Amino acid sequence: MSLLKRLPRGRTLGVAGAVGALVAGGLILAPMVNASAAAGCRVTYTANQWPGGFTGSIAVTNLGDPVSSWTLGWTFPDAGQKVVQGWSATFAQSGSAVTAKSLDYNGSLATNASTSIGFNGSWTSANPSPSAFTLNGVTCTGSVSTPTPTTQSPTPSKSPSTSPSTSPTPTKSPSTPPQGTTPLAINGQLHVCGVNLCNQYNKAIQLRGMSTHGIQWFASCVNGSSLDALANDWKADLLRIAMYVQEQGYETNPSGFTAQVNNYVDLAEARGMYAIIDFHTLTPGDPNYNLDRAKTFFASVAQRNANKKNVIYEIANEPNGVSWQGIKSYAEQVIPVIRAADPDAIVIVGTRGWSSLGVSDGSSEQEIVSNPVNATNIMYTFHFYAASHKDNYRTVVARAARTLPLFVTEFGTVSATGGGALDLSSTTAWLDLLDQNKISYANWTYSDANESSAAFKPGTCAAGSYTNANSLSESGTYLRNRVRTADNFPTG
Ligand code: IDC
Repeated sequence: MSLLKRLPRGRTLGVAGAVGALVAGGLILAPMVNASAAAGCRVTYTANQWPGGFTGSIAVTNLGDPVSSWTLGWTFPDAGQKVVQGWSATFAQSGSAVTAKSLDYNGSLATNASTSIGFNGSWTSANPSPSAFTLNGVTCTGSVSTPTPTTQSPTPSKSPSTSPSTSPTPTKSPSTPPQGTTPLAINGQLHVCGVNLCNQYNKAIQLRGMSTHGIQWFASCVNGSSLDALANDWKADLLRIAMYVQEQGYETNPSGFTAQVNNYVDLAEARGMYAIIDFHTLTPGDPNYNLDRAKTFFASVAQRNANKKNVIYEIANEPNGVSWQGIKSYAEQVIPVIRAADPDAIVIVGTRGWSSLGVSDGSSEQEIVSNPVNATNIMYTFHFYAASHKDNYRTVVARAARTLPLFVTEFGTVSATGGGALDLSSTTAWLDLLDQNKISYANWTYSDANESSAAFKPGTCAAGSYTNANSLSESGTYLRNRVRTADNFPTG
C-alpha cells in the first residue's frame, strides 16, 4: 500500500497522538467476561503522525482476572480516521468505532499481563487520537472494578486484586489442550517472537521438513500417498511448495498453479503439517520483475487460506542481481497485500545473493539489520548448499541468528547446482547449527529428480513406493533420519 511507502522510519513525533494512559468514557459493550470477575485495564497509546497518515501503537495491560481472549475497543474523534492495516489483532471499524480482536497466540492475558498491537491509519479531518478504550467491554480506566453479580453465581466473587499471586483462578495459558499430536495440532498458529518462530503457547520451536521440486515438473511426487509418507514415515513438520514463476511455472497459467498450490496446502493441513507457499523466483533474480504477479498471486492465496493455521508465505525464493533496497521495496509492497487478507500469517522475505543474507554478493546480514523490512511478524530467508557453502557462511548465520529471525526454507546436501557429490559432514555441521538456534528448515527436494539433491531415486513417484527404504537416495536416507527424530514443541 502506498501508505507504507510514506511511513517515515523511526520517526516519532511528539504530537497530540502520543498520550499516556487514556481514561475512557462512552462505548461500553456487554462484558464478555464472567459477570462476577474482576475487570480492569490500562492502555498506553503512542503514534507517529504525518499529514494524512499515522501509525498507532497500543499497549494494553489486563488488570482484572485472566482472560483467554480479548477485544479491545476504542473510538476515533470522527469517521475521518481509518485503520488501514493492523497487526497482532483482527481489526474492524464501523464509523468512528474500532475493535481489535486477539489472535490465537496472544489471546491469553493473565492478571497484570500486557500485550501490544498496532496499525497504520489514514486521517482526513480531526487529529487521529483515539479515546474510550475498552477491554472485553470494560472501560480502561487504569484501575480494577468488580461488578456486583445480579444472581447467585456458583463461582465465588473475588475482591479486586492487582496481584496475580493472590488470584485463586489459575492462569489459562494455553487456553485449550492440543487436539491431536500432529505438529499443526500442537503448535497452532505460529508467530515470530524476537528472533524465533513461536507456537500458540508463545514458545520457540523449530520446524523441519522438505521442499517439493518445481511443481510444474514434479507434481507426480506430491499427492496424498507421498505426503502420508512425509508426515508419518519421515515425521516431518513442514512441506515447502516450490511454485516457480518462470521456467513453465506460474506465469504460464496463473489460475492453474494457484489451484495446485491450494490443493497442496490442504493435503499438508490434513496431515497436520505446515505449508510454505514459495513464490519461487529464480531467473530473473530481481523479484520486482514479478511484482504484479506476486500481488495477484498472494492476494488470492492469502484470501483463500486466511483461516488456516498452517500457511506461511515466502514471497521471493532467491533474489539475485538485485540490491537489498530493491528486495526491501518489493517486500514492502507484497506484504501489505498478504496482511490485508491474512493478517496473522508469517511472511518470509528472501535476501540478497540467492538468499545468502548478502554473503554471496560480498555483503552480510548487516545491510538487513541496519535497514530492515518495515513490517512485523516476518522472517528472513537463508539458503545453503552444503558442498558449496561452508564455514564462512556458517559464521555469518551463527551471528545473524542473534539479531534476525531466520528461516532456512531451502538447502541441499550437495553443491549449489543441485547435483554432484554429497557433503554430509558439512550438512551435519549446518543442521547442528540450525538445531542449536531453533532455525527451521526445508530440504531440496522431496522428489525423484535425476539429481543427487533429490530424496528419492528416479521412478519412485511413478511407482508410488515412498516408504520403501530402497526408494531413498543417499540424501533422502540422511534427511529422513535427521527429520524423523523427536520434535521439541513446548506447550506450557
Ligand atoms: C534447481 C533444480 C534443477 C533445475 C534448476 C533450474 O534442482 O533441477 O534445473 O533448479 O530450475 C537453488 C534454487 C533451486 C535450484 C537449486 C539447485 O532455489 O531452484 O533447483 N538451488 O540448483 N538455489 C540454490 C540451489
